[in-house]
Amino acid sequence: EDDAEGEAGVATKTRAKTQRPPLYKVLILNDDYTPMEFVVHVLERFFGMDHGQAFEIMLTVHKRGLAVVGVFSFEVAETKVAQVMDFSRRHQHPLQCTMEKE
Ligand code: TYC
Repeated sequence: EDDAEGEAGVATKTRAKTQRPPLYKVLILNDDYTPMEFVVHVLERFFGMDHGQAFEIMLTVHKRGLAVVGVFSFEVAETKVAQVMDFSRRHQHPLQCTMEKE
């Protein structure tokens, strides 16, 4: 906060804009090989969705190519992406998960 004196002696205040940390969208991408049930399981396990929500988002990805599955701080988004990529690789599915600054 900063006080200044205007021409006619009028006090004005300039406030620094509140700084918020940037947020990152986590996206799941469609592919032709990952089983639908596996994607549903990933959404339940790593994004806390119930079965209905997870199924709905999975179908959106299947039909449209991708979907945002959550918005997080950089550190949390990075962890989610790493968890999904690692889990998919261990199960030998090509499912891709990426992040993008909002
Ligand atoms: N397209 C896949 C199939 O037909 C299903 C799928 C959905 C794969 C969402 C990835 O992110 C995905 N088996």
